[in-house]
Amino acid sequence: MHKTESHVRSENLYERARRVIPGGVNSPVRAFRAVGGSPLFIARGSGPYIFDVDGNRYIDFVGSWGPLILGHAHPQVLQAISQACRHGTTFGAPCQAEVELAERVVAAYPGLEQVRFVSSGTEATMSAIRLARAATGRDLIVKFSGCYHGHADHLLVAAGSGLATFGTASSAGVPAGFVGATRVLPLDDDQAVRDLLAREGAAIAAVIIEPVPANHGLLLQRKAFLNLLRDETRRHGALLIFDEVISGFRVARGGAAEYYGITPDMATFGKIIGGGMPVGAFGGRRDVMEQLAPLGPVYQAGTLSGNPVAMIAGLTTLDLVSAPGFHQRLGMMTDTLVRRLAAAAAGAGIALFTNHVCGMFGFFFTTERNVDRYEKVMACDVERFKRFFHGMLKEGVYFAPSAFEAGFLSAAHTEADIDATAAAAARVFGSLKD
Ligand code: KE4
Repeated sequence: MHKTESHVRSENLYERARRVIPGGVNSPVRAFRAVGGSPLFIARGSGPYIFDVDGNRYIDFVGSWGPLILGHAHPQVLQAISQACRHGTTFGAPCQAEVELAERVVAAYPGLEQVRFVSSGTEATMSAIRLARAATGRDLIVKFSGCYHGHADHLLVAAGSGLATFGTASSAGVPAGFVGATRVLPLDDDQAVRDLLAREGAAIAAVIIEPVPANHGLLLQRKAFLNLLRDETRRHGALLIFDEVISGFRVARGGAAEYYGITPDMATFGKIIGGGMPVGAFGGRRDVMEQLAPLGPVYQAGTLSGNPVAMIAGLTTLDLVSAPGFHQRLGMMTDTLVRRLAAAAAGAGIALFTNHVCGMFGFFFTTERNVDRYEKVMACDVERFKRFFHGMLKEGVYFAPSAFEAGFLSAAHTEADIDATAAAAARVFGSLKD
């Protein structure tokens, strides 16, 4: 097994980074504050591996938080990007690649008639909400505690006290007025959905959910719960938005909509559709999407939206992801990995709840038999997760540096990587018993 040795170059870079970048990172979760210690600075990735600046190799189960379903530095993706770059990187004008990528996304996703590209998942959800409010003429939006939809002000909302509550801002700098039209529901609570929709349904523009919640660990929902959202939003004239920034093209080619057989009114995408370059997208029925400028009254724009390099990276990725049997194999590999991790924990007498869906997995140190909502996640043993995280890091395995994130598998991971990970986990679980 590949043992990791010194991290002195990472530590020196972190020291420099903290002088010129807040917290030394450009996205908070990377700072290792949820697990302790200082972050690894990564020099390169290759297939299922990342290599830090000290030359240590890790089997990577973060995959840049979802985009790298093909693994790092896929040769065909790199070739397409470098080929595109030779003709220029951005034109601020339409190009063929954005039409082709839009055609792929629309063809793959149930109920989608049109899509618009942006440069991040946050832009995608922010724009989708604005469009939903305009299309319905209503202001209220509903999200779920335990779901994350990027950092637009009106979506940085935590559940208040009680069940269906008036959201309270979960970040400083967000005025109460910005979240006054956001309601927060608990996941997996049918009655709370019915009650809120009965009470305020006529004023609700949209209900947005991660159909496969993956931002507080993996919180798989019942299909019946998602169907209830579909029925209740339709009954009350609100739009159902599936935030598929993570699950899109991962859990199935048609995302969670295909996986569960439920068609939302709108969907948001990111990560995989950019093939590792900055891309987000939002889409829906034509009658909704055509309310967007330049056709309609809803303004939305972006300098690098649809740029040829990001589009060709996404195109190449989606073509490879659409190969026959791609998701079947990825699903089997995910199932094998999680079964081996669960067996290693059981063998060491460690209480571990695991769950998974094609390409994604979660594990929680708890005796709970089903972790499917925010409240149950918060009852898990985070201290034990921290020890497990660092133990696996020493063994050369890189999980998300937070107990509240999901794990990601790529098509580049092999049986040998899973064998090595399971063997390392058995050793580390054994060390947790004291
Ligand atoms: P970005 O703005 O980070 O591209 O996407 C926001 C977003 C929207 N919707 C969902 C379901 C998401 O998971 C995300 C972003 N995911 C996090 C990972 N949990 C990105 C990692 C990070 O914030 O550094």
